[in-house]
Amino acid sequence: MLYPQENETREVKDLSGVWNFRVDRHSTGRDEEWFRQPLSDTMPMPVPASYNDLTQDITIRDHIGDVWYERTFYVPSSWRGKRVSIRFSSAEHNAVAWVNGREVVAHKGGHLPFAADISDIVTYGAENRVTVVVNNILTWDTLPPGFIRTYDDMNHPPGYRIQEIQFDFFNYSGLSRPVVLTATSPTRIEDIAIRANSEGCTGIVDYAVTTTGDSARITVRILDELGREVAAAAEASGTLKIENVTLWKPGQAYLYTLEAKATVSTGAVVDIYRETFGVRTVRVTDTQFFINDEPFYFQGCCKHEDMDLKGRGLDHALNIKDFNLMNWIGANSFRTSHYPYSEEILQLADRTGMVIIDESPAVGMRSDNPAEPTYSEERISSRTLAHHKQVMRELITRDKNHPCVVMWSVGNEPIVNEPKAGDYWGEVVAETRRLDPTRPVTLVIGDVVKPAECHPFQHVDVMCINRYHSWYSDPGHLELIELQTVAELTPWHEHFQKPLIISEYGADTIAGFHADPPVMFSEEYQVAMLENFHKGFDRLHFVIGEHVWNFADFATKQGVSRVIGNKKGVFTRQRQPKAAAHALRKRWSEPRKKIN
Ligand code: GCB
Repeated sequence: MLYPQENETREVKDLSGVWNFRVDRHSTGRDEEWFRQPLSDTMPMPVPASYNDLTQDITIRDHIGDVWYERTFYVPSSWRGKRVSIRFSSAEHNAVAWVNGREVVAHKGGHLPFAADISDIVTYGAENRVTVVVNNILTWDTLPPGFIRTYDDMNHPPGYRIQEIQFDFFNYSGLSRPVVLTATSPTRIEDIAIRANSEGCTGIVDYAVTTTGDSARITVRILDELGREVAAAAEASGTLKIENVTLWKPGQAYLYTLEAKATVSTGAVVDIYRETFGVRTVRVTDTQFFINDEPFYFQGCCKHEDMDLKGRGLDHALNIKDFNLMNWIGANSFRTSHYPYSEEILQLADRTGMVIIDESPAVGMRSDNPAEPTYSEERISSRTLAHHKQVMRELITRDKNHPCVVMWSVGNEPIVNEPKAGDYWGEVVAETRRLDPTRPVTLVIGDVVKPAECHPFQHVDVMCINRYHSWYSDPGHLELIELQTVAELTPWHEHFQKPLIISEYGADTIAGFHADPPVMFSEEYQVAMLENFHKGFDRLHFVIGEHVWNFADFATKQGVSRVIGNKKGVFTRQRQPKAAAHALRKRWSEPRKKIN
């Protein structure tokens, strides 16, 4: 799905701002058809933002179920005859939208965009109303999965229920990314797919422009960063060559623009779309990851979209600060743990040369009862699989043209040793490859099992493994990390003959807590832990990357091991460095040394 773009043929109206908001405390809104009239009893609520942390009402923060958003907007008279759409960049997790009381779109799953044609529903030159119900309930059929636990005992009031989640971040909800109106010609460019790589000094650009509406003639041009035309064609799809191509490289981004024009029989240009892309190749061997035929070592931190007050709400200032901090620390990459991040973040990565592992929201795929299997019709079922494939389709449709995305991650830390795990993940990986044969695929695992028991890894190109030596295992024993890293990881490579990224390692650290010799939760402990892991990584030739958990402290559900959130950040939630950030900056600014 193309990003909303404003140009000489396209208009965008941003509906960001303060909307009317109502919590549906008794789940009556849908039956009472609240979308028919303006909502009553509302409170103001910003969009984009998660709503959870913005009131003083704990029952709003922890609400399970529907919330309603509404606002009015004008559609200019000049838009009559155009194709008018409303586009939601994300609604967590399920949503239905009505315009002027008529349902226009329903979408399952957060973090990915959806849109509806509302040309025949809006009133032009007048006020219109959009109403959206957003539901945050997670079930075994959603991604991420979850389930509702209801209690029937003396210790809980009648009907008491909680949302169980098996992932370690707060279940923020709402309209966390922009909502926009777009106006295009009824005959328009619907999608552009670009696959660009290089042969010698020549860029080879396979492209396909799809249109909707009356037939249109498509012409394309490729422009370099100075706006000079470097290739052109008069077909909707084909292959273009860029002589003396400038490659997109990690830390050295170079973006070309593919400009597509749709012309109708009268000779009028009715639509133009300019899609940026980079020329780069990606390749994996049994021990290495190559970008443009140069070995690439992933160094960086996993992240979250997370901040005080806004939760997961899109925040350009925060994103710029984060990219500047990642640059300062020497990070060249990150994983979008544990869900697709905003399109605006990927645009920043394209532009700055940050390398991305793009992850689906499949996190917490594990049975809640060790005696019962995860992969069964009661839990992770054929319904979950069908939805997972749909999510991969939406993710790849959205992100396929971003040069920053070098690998798809189909999920994080599922149960891997049940025999059916091989079938489930095999199908997800196969679908991912079918949709995009140009990028490698990975799955991130966390369980400590023997390699032969990890059924999904036969299907992936790169093994991503999360390890918490001296934290969740052998707490306090920093001296074991190097030995355990080398002893445990070596058999994984021997068994699968694939390269490996340590996709998480870290320690909760309270900024300002000090202890020397190091004690868990002190800044010194976090530094010492990372350094001991690094000694292990540097001895392993098949380790192609290290992503620290986590870039910054972040909000989680409440639990006895979380002190107002997860504190494994190397930056605080307010983005101030802990000692570990300085230590990483030192390591990542020096040339990497492998011992063997
Ligand atoms: C993990 C998870 C991550 C958690 C982290 C932790 O393995 O992938 O979501 O936040 O561990 O801190 O426990």
